[in-house]
Amino acid sequence: MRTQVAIIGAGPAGLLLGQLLSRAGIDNVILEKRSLDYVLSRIRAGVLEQGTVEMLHEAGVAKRLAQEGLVHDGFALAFRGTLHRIDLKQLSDKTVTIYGQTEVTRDLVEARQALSRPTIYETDDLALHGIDTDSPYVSFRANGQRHELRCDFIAGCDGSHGISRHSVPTGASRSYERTYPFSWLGLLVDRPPASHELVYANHDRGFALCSMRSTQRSRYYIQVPTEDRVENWSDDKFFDELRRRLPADVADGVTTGPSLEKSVAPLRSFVAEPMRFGRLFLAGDAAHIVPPTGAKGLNLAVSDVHYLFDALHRHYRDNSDAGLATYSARALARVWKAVRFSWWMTGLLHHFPDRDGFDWRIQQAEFDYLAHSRAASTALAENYAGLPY
Ligand code: RFL
Ligand code: PHB
Repeated sequence: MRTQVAIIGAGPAGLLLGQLLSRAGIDNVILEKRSLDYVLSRIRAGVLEQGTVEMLHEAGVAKRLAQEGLVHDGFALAFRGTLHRIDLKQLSDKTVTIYGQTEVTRDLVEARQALSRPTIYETDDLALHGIDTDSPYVSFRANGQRHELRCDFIAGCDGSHGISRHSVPTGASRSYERTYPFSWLGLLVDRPPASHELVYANHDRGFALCSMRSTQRSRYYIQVPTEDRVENWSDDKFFDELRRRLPADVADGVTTGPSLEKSVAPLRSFVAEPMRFGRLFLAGDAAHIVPPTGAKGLNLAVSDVHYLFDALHRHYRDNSDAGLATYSARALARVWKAVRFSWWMTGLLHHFPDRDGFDWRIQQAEFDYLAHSRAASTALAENYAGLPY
């Protein structure tokens, strides 16, 4: 088998890159470890930056997003019961769109099927070879048979547990990491959202977030200890705890119902540099992880793909490798700003079990500053809505 670009991973990064390449006439094959059903059932992100929405339009996969996405002009921060609204539209002249990652993935999968481009699901034993040569290839097992996929380039879009990053020789890569002493427990329920905009709440008992997927489906999160498990939380216990952490009027708006899904996600910041080694290019969670507090993970995967597609397109169309040479630096410049913002939002909004009164007073002062300074709120709005590409 031969292709121009071998893409590892059929998450949003891999599927979007494949879609852009296919539309530009660049041949590509996607290799995915899981089944299509599994990929389509993962519940993850919900907030799309304006730049992400524009990219999905550019890729020709935004029809349903334009009809069903909820455009939000702002969101609220709650600090011990006091609400402060961040007016994204007014402060940054941008909006965000609520549209689940599950739906983005479905739209991309359907678009790929319509173009009859190959995705091989349920691959096993995948390994990258010759990434520092001009003739790299990927070996893998599918349907009980061994295969080799020869290519010009490999795009490592295989997420935080993928193998691409680990194919870079030790010494050629450096990583930076921060773990946080808590996780998020998420719950999805077919009930109208508590509030028409997202509410991020800092409370003595821990962080809480009211989000949504549509006007009829809510997504809630509460901070829990790192080692906590879904089995420890009945739906009733979850909703009781959520309400205790929210300002009274928001808590009153929470409508309970049987959960469709509950899951625990640990919080972590991680960056591997550089994002290129030879003919391997990393994009999305394969290269970096952010805690979900700033809603940046999916959006960063999309901006990486923007730079990577541009670089590959220039290679094939203009015979120029300038974009490939600068890919890592361009992507990382944006990544680190989102890593900083996500770390800062996490610090502002969570209860840190290992911190003392001094840190608590700093959080209070930070919130007070945000509530009373347009400059501080503008900085938050500009980062939340998404920095320019
Ligand atoms: P993905 O989505 O993990 O896809 C990687 C794909 O690669 C496959 N794979 C392999 N394939 C072949 N061979 C191997 N050896 C492979 N190993 C793995 C995997 O099966 C998978 O299909 O990475 P990608 O494409 O980079 O996309 C990144 C996003 O999924 C992620 O950043 C976001 O979900 C993060 N995130 C959020 N991001 C936002 O922008 N806004 C949000 O509101 C937001 N909320 C969230 C989130 C992540 C969360 N969790 C569960 C960590 C909320 C939560 C709770
Ligand atoms: C979500 O709806 O899943 C969501 C929203 C905002 C975040 C994180 C997750 O910051």
